[in-house]
Amino acid sequence: MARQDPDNDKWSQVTPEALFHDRRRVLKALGLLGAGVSLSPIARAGLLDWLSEPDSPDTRLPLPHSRPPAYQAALTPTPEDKVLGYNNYYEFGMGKGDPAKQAQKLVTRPWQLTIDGEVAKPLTLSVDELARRFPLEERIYRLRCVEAWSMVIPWLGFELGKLLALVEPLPTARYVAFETLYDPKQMPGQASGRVGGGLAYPYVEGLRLDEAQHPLTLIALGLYGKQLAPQNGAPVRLVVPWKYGFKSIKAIVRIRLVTRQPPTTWNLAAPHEYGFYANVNPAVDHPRWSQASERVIGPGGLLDIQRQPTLPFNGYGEAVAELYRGMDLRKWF
Ligand SMILES: Nc1nc2c(c(=O)[nH]1)N[C@H]1C(S)=C(S)[C@@H](COP(=O)(O)O)O[C@H]1N2
Ligand SMILES: [Mo]
Repeated sequence: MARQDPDNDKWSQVTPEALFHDRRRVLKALGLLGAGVSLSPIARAGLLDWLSEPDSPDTRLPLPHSRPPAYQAALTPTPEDKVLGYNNYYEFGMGKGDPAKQAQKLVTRPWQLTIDGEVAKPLTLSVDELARRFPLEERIYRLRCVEAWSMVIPWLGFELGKLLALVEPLPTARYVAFETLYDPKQMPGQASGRVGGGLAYPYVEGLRLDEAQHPLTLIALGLYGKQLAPQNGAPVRLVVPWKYGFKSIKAIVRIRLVTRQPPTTWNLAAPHEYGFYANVNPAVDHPRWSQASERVIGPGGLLDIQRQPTLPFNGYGEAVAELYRGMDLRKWF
């Protein structure tokens, strides 16, 4: 059975409260309890979790996906509670625990994404149409924040390059610009500089077209076998694993192909500290701290501090270094 479109069918009208009382029925309606449905161990664990915690406020649905062997890295994923509880999302406050607390009411459906600019076939489609058109893959990627901490996250997503191919970039398209939802009523950090760290909103990011088309660059709709949680950028975000985490923009409403290098939020805020490229590079320190190593966010508490060396391009150099051949990476940081 194909996936359902929560925008268009009857079961989008089921309230979250009603969902808790009848989870098995929902799974059945989605075809996830039927014969011949194969789920990864992570998705299965997520599903069991979801079935066994009727009081959990977590309404994320499991998302069917494949597990291409090339992307099942021999890395231990960061515990799910840390991925869900230790976040950067200044629209919901600057503390690491703020997004998990403040983002829960963000309305993530229906949600439209527009892809336009220097393209032959501009397109606006819902996130559920995206999920229908592009089969999801589980990809276990490292995430390295510019603040020198790191995680390993099992994303569910598809290659941004496939979406770009659909809109047919014109020869004038050289960069790709991304934009987060702008809604100060829902995103308190956009309404208050005190909450939102004084950044200019909406949050914007950008990639060179060839970076955007690289097979590692992902549009993610989920993680740990389920839909994205609001604090992780639901319903749709970017993931660029060889760049510092701030490039991986959350809650995207618009992707625009452009001719000139687009402005990016952290570069606007502090151009000498955050470059446009922001490739993970242990040899180029942040002006205020070293980037040579990183704190691993693990299962333990504050006393469980593990550090590891940071790898060039966050360990993805073999796949991406050629994108930057001949460039001085100290200058283009
Ligand atoms: N719109 C938006 N996207 C954002 C951010 C943000 O503040 N706003 N923070 C970035 C940073 S600094 C990081 S490290 C990652 C964190 O993603 P996670 O919280 O899902 O781990 O999101 C990035 N995307
Ligand atoms: Mo970050």
